Amino acid sequence: MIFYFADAARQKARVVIVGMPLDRTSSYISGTRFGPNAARIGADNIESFSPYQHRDIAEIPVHDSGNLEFSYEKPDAPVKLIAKTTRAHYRAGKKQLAIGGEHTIAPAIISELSHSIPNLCVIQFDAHSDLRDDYLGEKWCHATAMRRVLEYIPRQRLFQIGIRSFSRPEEMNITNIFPFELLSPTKQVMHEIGSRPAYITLDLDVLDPGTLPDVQTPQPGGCSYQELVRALIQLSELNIVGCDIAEFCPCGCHPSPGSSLVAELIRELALLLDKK
Ligand SMILES: [Mn+2]
Repeated sequence: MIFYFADAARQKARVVIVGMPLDRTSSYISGTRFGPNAARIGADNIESFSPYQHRDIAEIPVHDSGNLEFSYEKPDAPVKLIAKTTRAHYRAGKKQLAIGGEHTIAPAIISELSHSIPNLCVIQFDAHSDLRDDYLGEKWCHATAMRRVLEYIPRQRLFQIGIRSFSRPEEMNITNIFPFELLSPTKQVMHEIGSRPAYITLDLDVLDPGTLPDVQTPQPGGCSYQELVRALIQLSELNIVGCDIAEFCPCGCHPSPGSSLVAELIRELALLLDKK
């Protein structure tokens, strides 16, 4: 199963989509392992033309390479496979759009990119700060994702937008945090990053649960779909080196209404990646 608009040959593609259905440490609603394929089904209900970016994704070479197959026998095996996959795409000159799966995919990708890309900046859209050092005995899990990222890039280069759930000890580790709002913080972050390379990690629970209930850890008080898309497009002038979209948990019904929402966001992100 692939996205219908992502059937270019790998050699020709500038953007490569890869499903990373990691679902090992989900602590509330399990099921992010179904996220990538549910989004592919949901794509059948969307146009390839983006009314937001006025471009047609079917006219640019995008390759969908399917899903990674994870072994859970060793806890660090998924992280190693994600890093290896990311390295291969980067060395081949491809921009990777990863679809989770739990948010743990983000530090696995960013840690790898940080080795090759100097001054890498990270923009996180999320309800949660994900800054715990460990959670339920796990160092690499959805609740520690950005804490692991901070082991590879300095705090000044992590920009956290839409955050509305964090515990007091975590607050002490936060510098660039922008709670609740998306549009004006995104504009500010864009100016602060300037010409430096940027990676976007999009945890779908930044959206209000009324808009997208199908996430692993829904949080009230999130943004609207329009606000999220507008915030993403504001970043189009940046040098975006890759992105991921994580935590889609399509377990309510099949096909989930959220599947088409997520598929549209994947279309918008692929178009953003193709701009540079
Ligand atoms: Mn989150």
